[in-house]
Amino acid sequence: SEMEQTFIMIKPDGVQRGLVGEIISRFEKKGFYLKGLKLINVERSFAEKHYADLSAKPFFNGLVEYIISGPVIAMVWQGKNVVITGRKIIGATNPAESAPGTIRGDFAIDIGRNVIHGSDSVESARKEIALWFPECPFNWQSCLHPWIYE
Ligand code: YYY
Ligand code: MG
Repeated sequence: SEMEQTFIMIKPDGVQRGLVGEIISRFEKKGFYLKGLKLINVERSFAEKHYADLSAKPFFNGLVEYIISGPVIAMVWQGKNVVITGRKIIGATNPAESAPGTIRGDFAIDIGRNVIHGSDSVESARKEIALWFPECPFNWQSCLHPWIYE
């Protein structure tokens, strides 16, 4: 729907490598609306909660270490089909398979340093936004709306 929201996180490597502006710009230029944003250091228990579905995976501990290794940028983006389209903008999980033109395809090499996270469904977006933005995202309206939507 037009009010669909997704949770996007720039991982510590993306912040360290100075990719924050570039990544935000790609979502902005597409026409999505930024509804929440913060730079935070996440605690281990919080990272484990975010990735709880992957806790049985062999890469889980390394993934948690990576996510807590420096500040991340947590964001909420809104727009029609933003969950699926956000995943397309991000690219495949393994940067070796991400198409050029996607964020991971353009800026990453190893799967364990793939720069960015995006919710994989409307349902997980709802859970992740509730986890990362308990204060609730902002609800401003862009005056560009009729120039982006027919
Ligand atoms: O949603 P996405 O980030 O594309 O992939 P997930 O399957 O949810 O895995 C989360 C995260 O875990 C992935 O971005 C990198 C890491 N990971 C890994 O290090 N090794 C794997 N074989 C699979 C995933
Ligand atoms: Mg995922």
